[in-house]
Amino acid sequence: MMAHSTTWGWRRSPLLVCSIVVLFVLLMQSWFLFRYNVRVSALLHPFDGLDAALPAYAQPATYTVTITKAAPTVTVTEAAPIPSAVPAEQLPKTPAQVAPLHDVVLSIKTGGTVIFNRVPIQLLTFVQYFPNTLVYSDLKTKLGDWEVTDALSHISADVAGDSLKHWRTMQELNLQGAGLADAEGKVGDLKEGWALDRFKNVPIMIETYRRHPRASYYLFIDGDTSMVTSNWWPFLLELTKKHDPLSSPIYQGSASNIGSFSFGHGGSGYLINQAAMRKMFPKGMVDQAFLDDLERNYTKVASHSCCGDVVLAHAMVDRGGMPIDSKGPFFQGDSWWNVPWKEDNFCKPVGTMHHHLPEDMQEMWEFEQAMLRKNDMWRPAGWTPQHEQGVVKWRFTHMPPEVRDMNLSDYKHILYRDMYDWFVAQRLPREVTREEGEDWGDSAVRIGWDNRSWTEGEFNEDRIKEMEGEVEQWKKDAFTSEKDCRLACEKHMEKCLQWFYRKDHCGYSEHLKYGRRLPHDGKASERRERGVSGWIPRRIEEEEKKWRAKCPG
Ligand SMILES: *[C@@H]1O[C@H](CO)[C@@H](O)[C@H](O)[C@H]1NC(C)=O
Ligand SMILES: *[C@@H]1O[C@H](CO)[C@@H](O)[C@H](O)[C@H]1NC(C)=O
Ligand SMILES: CC(=O)N[C@H]1CO[C@H](CO)[C@@H](O)[C@@H]1O
Repeated sequence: MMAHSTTWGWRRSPLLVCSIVVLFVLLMQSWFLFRYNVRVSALLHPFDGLDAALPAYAQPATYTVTITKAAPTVTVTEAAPIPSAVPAEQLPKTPAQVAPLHDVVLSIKTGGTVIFNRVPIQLLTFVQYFPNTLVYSDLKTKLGDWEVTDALSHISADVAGDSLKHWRTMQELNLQGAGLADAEGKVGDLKEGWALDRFKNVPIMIETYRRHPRASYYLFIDGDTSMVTSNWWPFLLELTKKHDPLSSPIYQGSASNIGSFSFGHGGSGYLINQAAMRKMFPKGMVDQAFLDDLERNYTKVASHSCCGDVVLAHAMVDRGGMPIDSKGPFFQGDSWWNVPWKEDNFCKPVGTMHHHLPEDMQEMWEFEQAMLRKNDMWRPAGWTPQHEQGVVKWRFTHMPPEVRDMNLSDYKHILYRDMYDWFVAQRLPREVTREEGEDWGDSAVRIGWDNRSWTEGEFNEDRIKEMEGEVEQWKKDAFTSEKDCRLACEKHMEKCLQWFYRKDHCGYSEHLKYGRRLPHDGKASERRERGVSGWIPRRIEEEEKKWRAKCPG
């Protein structure tokens, strides 16, 4: 009876059947949306969504290291807290301890004559934390299995003019298998290659966005930039809390000036978010005529500009009304040996470093690996083993709500202080040097060494001429001998921490810099001729105490 009446009902009421089916579909869809945490707005917005929906040309190809290749077997659950009593060097080495930044595209810019000297060490070190990395040069080549893109292959040659001469020479020599640098890394007649560099930044931005149109952040660095990757997590989480990457444009870096125009210095790296990219490319990547026009316009700007980072800043301002937002010293344009150590930066976190030789990068890597133990495999709230393996990608635009409540002031940032202790404090000469038979002096001296004092202040003949009024005798004497220069710093300038003497030059500084060896052939007299550096250990120790009081530990 029941069965009969049901059959009867189904047959006679197609509307009811339809309604049930529609209701079922809606229920399934809601469950799906809830289960996978997909926001409806994300489905409606053409830019948003997952990489799986990308057209083939935008899919990461071989030039992108997938996370399975970079960080093979680290899982969150296996990470036991490391007892602090064990000295760092005895701890087992775990690869890739920083959570991979799936949602940041790292774009490295370099040149054909230097790429082999610089970029391999980047790929071996911090790049493993950036699963979406692209390498650009001015020559199409490979680094191992990495594809390197020629940033200049599509630029408007008629607008770029004569500057492309070097580019053509390089292509030709490469075809001939002639080699672009000799065994010592010298580039001979191609040393003007840097003149090409200014054309690259805007085409690199276009190409990077074309390949990864859906990332939250795009970070652009040079081939001699080091990254302190672990500090980027708290930096980007805080930034995301304040500025939605989809709607609040960000263009940040270390601001430098040319005249009154500010730009994000390329070697320090600059950060651009999705919202800023959309302002630059309002129609995305579909309007090729627009993109060609953009490239052409800024190739023209580049042809009478000094540098590519300046050209890019012009584009950001002209096209999107986005001037550089300065975040120094997080973005650092100098190397550890040329950074002035001082109260202003000592307790601040560091994000990048620049002018690094491969050995500096290797040391930065070892330094960061050791420092990571401070945070014991820190991961953002909501991070799962699937994120660790890259099966599920961490998106700043789809952060789990509990991330917003994370107290990041507890995060143990890697500070300038840590870098100072690792790189400088141990190496700085601390023993006061006295000449034979002399009983005076407060400085520890190193000959054949340039401690970069002169970048802060210098006495020389021209400077004395420029000085107004009566000039004290000690200033006039300072650049006449090593002893007078040393005395100027030790006796006449209370805050002077260090000095540098070379014939007719006396540099002095109230900030501490380590500096580098001056190239020379070894004889003591020759080394002395190249330059002599002195530091005043007593004053430096007092300064260190002051700095440390602000961030002990
Ligand atoms: C390129 O420059 C021309 C002329 O100044 C301008 O009309 C056009 O809008 C610019 N296009 C882009 C994409 O910058
Ligand atoms: C975060 O942690 C710091 C240090 O532990 C504390 O001083 C601060 O009040 C905390 N902030 C919030 C919002 O809980
Ligand atoms: C290697 C180097 O940069 N040396 C510098 C040392 O200091 C003098 C000025 O006193 C500079 O001119 C040199 O370039």
